[in-house]
Amino acid sequence: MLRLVFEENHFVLWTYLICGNFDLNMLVEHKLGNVRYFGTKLRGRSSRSTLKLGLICAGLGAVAGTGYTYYVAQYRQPIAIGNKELQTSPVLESFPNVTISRQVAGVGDNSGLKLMLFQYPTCPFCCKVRAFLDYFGLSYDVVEVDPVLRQEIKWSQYKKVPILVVQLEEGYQQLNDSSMIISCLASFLNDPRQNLKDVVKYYPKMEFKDDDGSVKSEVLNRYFLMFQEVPTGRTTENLVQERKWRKWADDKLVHVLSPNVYQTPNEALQAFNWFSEVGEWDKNFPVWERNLIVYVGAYAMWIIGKRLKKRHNLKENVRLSLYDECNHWVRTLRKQGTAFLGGDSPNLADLAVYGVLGSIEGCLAFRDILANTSIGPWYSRMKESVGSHAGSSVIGRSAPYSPGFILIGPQDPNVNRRPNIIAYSSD
Ligand SMILES: N[C@@H](CCC(=O)N[C@@H](CS)C(=O)NCC(=O)O)C(=O)O
Repeated sequence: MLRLVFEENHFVLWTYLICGNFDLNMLVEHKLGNVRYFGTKLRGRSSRSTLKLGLICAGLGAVAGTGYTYYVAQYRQPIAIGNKELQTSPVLESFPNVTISRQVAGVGDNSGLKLMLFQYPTCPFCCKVRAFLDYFGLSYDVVEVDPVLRQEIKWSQYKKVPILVVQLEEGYQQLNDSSMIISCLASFLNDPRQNLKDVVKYYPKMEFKDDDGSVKSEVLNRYFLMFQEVPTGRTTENLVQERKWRKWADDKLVHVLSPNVYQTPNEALQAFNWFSEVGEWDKNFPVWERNLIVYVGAYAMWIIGKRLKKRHNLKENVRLSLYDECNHWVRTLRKQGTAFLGGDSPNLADLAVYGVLGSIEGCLAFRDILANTSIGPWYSRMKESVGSHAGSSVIGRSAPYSPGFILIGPQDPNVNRRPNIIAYSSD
């Protein structure tokens, strides 16, 4: 049996392989079989009684619909109220029992941070986090998560990626949500006097019930950087602008991607094959699992893409909505007259937009953006900055990250990184 659960901008695909064998067509056949069964029954009635039945159903439907609308308008209040205590991201006692897929060696990384990123290679939120880590030249290990079975994150209560795990003396600090991860690390790297465990407390998770009663969660302050004083070279205005565009990348730009890259079954398959290439799925997963992800994933996402198109009110030709968002970004850069939104160098909004768009770099939709909008030059500048770890010099300026930290543990001779275990000292 195959169970699909659709969610905002992502999908959860649970497969239950019952009897050791499952087939998507079998499920469709079965459902179609039900429809045929009802159709046959109705055909047995006279056309008059069918009409009567139809009218009764329509009448009952109208009464029920009106009643429900009245009930919702009169009595059902939105209950989007925090109903649980704020929760801080957990500290794990031991590192989850998973295989590291690869190690990324930073450049001049003196942050002392030991980071493990659980990701899908082409998830826009994960690409955003990687753009940030790479730009600042931080070293990190990557754990590729199988997007269908997701065993690699079964240790976690939070069931989405990216998840970043940071090694501390007393355990492993788990950070959930791409924007929280970025804000938390950026705040920490900006001010060596802070310790990571304290910074994490500024980003608690709050659970609440939505209008429809379903439990949702939100990381508070996730677009906010925590400073003791406004950093040199920054103004309140540009901090506000940076927040606004980071949020735009998550709330607007991300939503035009799926309907575009999964526009047709062929385009969806092309996208998944590219995901497989980038994520080295043929190396990281057995063949059957890789094929399951590619074929079932492409098919599922093609269907979901249509739903998302409606939900996010995209234009009939979804490419036009994608171009609109890219043009919106380019117009802002032009108006400002700088190479990046951050001025001469990228800020967190540049990195967010770059990361999100980078998630579709190998897809047809991306080629179309380059051909039909003028985002190309900015994108190339970003690629160059992130690829050359241009932000590593910024981190170098704040170093050493010693107040409050002791660097312990030998340097791993196989990995080009600084001593890699950090611990907070309470002095
Ligand atoms: N707000 C989260 C969203 C993360 C998210 O939705 N990730 C998707 C992948 S793109 C996910 O893990 N979905 C659940 C799944 O695939 O099972 C963030 O910014 O990190």
